[in-house]
Amino acid sequence: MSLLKWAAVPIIGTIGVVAIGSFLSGPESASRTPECHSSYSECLDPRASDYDCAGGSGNGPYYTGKVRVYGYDEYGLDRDGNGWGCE
Ligand SMILES: [Ca+2]
Repeated sequence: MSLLKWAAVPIIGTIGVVAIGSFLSGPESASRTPECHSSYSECLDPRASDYDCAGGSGNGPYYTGKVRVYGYDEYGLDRDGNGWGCE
């Protein structure tokens, strides 16, 4: 009986560590939205509803200066399509 009891300790310990580890990292951390939008050289928040050019006539709610645009121009910053937004 005492042998069984000692054998159970490391197993329970391992389960505890795994449970705490998954709690700390969380399942959502792996699929969390990236901090910066992949289409722009400046760090634009990908969760933002819209970005406009600083100093321009856009209504925001977020603004950026001159920025390199890669691929899909979600915020419509590169109107002439030459790869530079807010020129
Ligand atoms: Ca442009």
